[in-house]
Amino acid sequence: SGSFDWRQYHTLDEINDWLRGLSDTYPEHVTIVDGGVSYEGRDIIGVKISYSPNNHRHTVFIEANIHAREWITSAVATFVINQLLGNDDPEIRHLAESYDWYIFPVFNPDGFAYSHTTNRLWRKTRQPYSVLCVGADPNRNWPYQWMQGGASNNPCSETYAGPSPLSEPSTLSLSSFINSLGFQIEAYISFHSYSQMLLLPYGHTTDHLDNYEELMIIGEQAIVDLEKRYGTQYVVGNIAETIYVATGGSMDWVKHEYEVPLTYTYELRDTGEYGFLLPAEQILPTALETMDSLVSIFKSYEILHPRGQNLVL
Ligand code: 0X9
Ligand code: ZN
Repeated sequence: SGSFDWRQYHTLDEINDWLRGLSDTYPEHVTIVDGGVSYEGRDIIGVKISYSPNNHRHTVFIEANIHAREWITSAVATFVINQLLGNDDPEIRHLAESYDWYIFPVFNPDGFAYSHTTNRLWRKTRQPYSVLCVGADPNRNWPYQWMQGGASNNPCSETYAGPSPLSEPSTLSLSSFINSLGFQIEAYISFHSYSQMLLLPYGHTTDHLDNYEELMIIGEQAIVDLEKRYGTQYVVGNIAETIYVATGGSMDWVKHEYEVPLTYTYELRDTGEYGFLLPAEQILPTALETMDSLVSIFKSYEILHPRGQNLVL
């Protein structure tokens, strides 16, 4: 106890204990935020990291492990938290201090716990839907374009969308937490694995909607900067064109509901050699290259959308 590192994967309790400890270590800058309670009664917690006393600041929201078996995603999310709090590199200080950050390392705590105790390859929630089949896909359960492609109405399917949008207690309560931030959200980042892709909205159509062109430009630079560290190659593109049609995803709902300018879904390492069972030795390199890409995304965004120019007297 007391130790948390990125040389191994951690359980839900270890992650949540570490998050709670951060608010004791950094009481000025870290607040535990309450994303509600899952079907099986687990707390869904995140951290708010803020270096400003003001509210209503430009906000970055990061979610990970909405799919239970994608363990690398919570490992990267906790690494990002640790960097924002503890790395004194000027680019990372700038990033940390320019936004209010809301980071939820485990969006699907019941599934995540089950993937540790019982079935390493579990994906969905743990709400039962038939005698034989348990869980809905929480990344097919959000209201925008719900059940409009790449989702199933069969409770036994791995992509079961649920009987109705937000049928899962976790997605329902997280959606109301996100509603409380609303139009403050300037960036929404969703971590998945695996495939080494940087995906942009939307999942229901190959059409290039909203600010597709700008997200492509920023994303192309981000994958160049990611590759610089270890040579890891990503591809960037919209979901429906690059991976497959998939509706009811969290990012798509947040993008559409709040016109969020910066929205990316990462499919982290690898490309299939280990897949969901990415060895723990790859946590640190994956986290470092991902951090490089995040720095790149915000650097590009700030060049394209300078802020506070008129304040110079
Ligand atoms: O199918 C998914 O939900 C994601 N791939 S995964 O292999 N990690 O399951 C793709 C995300 C699609 N995202 C949205 N439609 N927002
Ligand atoms: Zn996933």
